[in-house]
Amino acid sequence: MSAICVLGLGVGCSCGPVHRRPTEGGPTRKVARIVQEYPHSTEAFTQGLVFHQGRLFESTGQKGSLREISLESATPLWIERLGDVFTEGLASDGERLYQLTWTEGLLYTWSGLPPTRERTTPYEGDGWGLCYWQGRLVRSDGSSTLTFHDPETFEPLDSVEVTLQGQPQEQLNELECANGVIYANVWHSTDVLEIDPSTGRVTAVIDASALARNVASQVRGITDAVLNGIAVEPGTGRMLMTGKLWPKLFEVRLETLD
Ligand code: DDQ
Ligand code: CA
Repeated sequence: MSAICVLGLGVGCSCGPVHRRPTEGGPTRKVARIVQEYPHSTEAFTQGLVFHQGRLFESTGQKGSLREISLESATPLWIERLGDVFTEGLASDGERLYQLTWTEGLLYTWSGLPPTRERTTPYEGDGWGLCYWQGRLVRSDGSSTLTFHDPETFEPLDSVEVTLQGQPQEQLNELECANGVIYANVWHSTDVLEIDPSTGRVTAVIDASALARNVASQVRGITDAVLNGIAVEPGTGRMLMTGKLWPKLFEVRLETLD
């Protein structure tokens, strides 16, 4: 790098973002450390994971289902199979569960325990991840856009583009709204992004590759067995992560790197 680049003058050289010092507006680097391992069903093509009324719920894709799961056994405590519907992201507003579908354009709203399907609401576009933030449902659709919806009508109200140092971040999958941020799995990546909901800016990149390494020998050869599924327990702040078809669900602790 020439002296002129080091000075950041940007004259006569390609002083693009690669030459920027990492401390200049760059995201915080975090690592997900494994605290505890729990069983997870290898038949669960995990698309959504969320705590709801003190219980843990999972939405699975391919052949869709909504299930209540436990940390004690891989066998679900309760399951409702949804047939040939590819269900996706799952969110709770404390009272109801909301479940997306990948390309069917239908939002399922569930209420009660065990949950019963109360409404089916059509919407435009793909459904990937879903979480509930300040009275709105936040939906990812595989692009770099997060769309904020009215929970009752599912009308889109607002949207934000997710960027990392100015670069749009695509393939955002499972979401979790907690700790004032939106956590997002990036499809086929072991990075989880921490996003500021009001600006879309990625404030931290969480390296969750230790989880994928832990299960690697057990999911070898299954290309779709990727990290997906984040849930933060209200009250305790306990963070859980898993992956599609993974035999384990992990409790993790986020550690900030210097
Ligand atoms: N998505 O989660 C990224 C939205 C979709 C994942 C789809 C993975 C392909 C599975 C193929 C299943 C064929 C029924
Ligand atoms: Ca979640």
